[in-house]
Amino acid sequence: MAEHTLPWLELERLVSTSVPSKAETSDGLHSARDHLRLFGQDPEAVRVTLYRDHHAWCPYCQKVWLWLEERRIPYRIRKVAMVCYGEKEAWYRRMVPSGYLPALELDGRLITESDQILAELENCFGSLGPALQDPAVRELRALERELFRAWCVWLCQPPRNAREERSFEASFIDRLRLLEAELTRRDGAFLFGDLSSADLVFVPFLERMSASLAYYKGYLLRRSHGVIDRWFSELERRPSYLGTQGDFHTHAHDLPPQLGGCQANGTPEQQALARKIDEGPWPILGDGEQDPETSQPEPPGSVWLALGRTVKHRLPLLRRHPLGEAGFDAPLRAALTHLATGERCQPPAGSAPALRYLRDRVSVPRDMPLHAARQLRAALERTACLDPADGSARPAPIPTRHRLDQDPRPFLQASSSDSPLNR
Ligand SMILES: N[C@@H](CCC(=O)N[C@@H](CS)C(=O)NCC(=O)O)C(=O)O
Repeated sequence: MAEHTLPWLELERLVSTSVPSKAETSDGLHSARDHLRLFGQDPEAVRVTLYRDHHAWCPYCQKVWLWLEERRIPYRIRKVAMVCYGEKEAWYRRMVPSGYLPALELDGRLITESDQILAELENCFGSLGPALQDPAVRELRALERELFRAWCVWLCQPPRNAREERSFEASFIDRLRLLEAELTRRDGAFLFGDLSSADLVFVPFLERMSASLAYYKGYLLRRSHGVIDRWFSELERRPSYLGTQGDFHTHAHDLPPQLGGCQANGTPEQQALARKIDEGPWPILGDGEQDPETSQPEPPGSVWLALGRTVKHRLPLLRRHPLGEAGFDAPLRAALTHLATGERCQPPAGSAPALRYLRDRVSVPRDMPLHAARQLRAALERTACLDPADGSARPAPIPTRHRLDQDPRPFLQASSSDSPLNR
């Protein structure tokens, strides 16, 4: 057990001496905090501005974001709130009255609708593999929409009985098998040999399917569908994807307000998996079992990345916390002392719910990558368990109808240049 909770100055010193060089920017690896991507080109050469959501929760934005990264097109990023977590910026409403995201400016011309955006980007810069209008790609895009609809039904529609639940599941799996058959027939990890727009069309929702079906149905998509697992694993070798990749916890809790609710099937497997996704330990399956969230081992420096980002943004984090700056300062330092030193550090009595409140709000990739987030959540959870009053006390459940607890404005106001949501 650590004798003292480290003060902020010492935590800062540890970060400055221990964070591997450029861990925050990962030597040019892009992140959800970027505002400008140049790919070695002159800022004057930027022709594109992408409008996407602050939290990187919007799947349609992810598709365009990935395309720009893969094609290495220089672009600026402007962030906008989604209605489920904040008030839409007035300047954006004036530009796009529906408020829908994504939007893109190309040579000063505004384009909305992600498919239209990709079509215009292809016209201007050339396609990524076969064009979106290629008949084979059009068929795959239609399959993606069918898969999406079958997933929405299984995930969101309350079944009238167990038989209906099984038929929702079967209908989803039939569509997924069609995608597997396409991947198998083409004999590559990706649909057309190398990664192409056709694959990117599937990325955002397959990622969300894998996360949400584990959490709400106890269904491990990658374990049950080896061909899709191989496709994900290939994607996870690409920095372009890793910078946009969310994790199970983030999606399990960002989807309900976007989809109007998700239906847990309540089986013992589902309940056990949901609990592990929320509380760890991570990876959520035991030794010898394949990690269902990622094929990537933890990169070096994840602990320091997690510590660095939390220390750097501590002021808005503390002010934003329900316990406030004075109340949450000591519990947070206890968790960070544990993260930095590996030694357990007892928090003040009664702080377990507050520590778990923050554990539940680490968002990937918004705040940090998947493995760093696991380290931070684990440190918060282990420290909560040491609460001398009640180590099992939990905060109120994460809201499901909205996520106004994630309103970005307090962060943006805290200091526009020092906002964790803005980098
Ligand atoms: N068909 C549109 C769908 C875009 C869409 O549904 N965007 C959602 C976010 S995922 C949105 O902006 N909703 C309004 C909001 O959440 O503020 C597209 O492909 O771009």
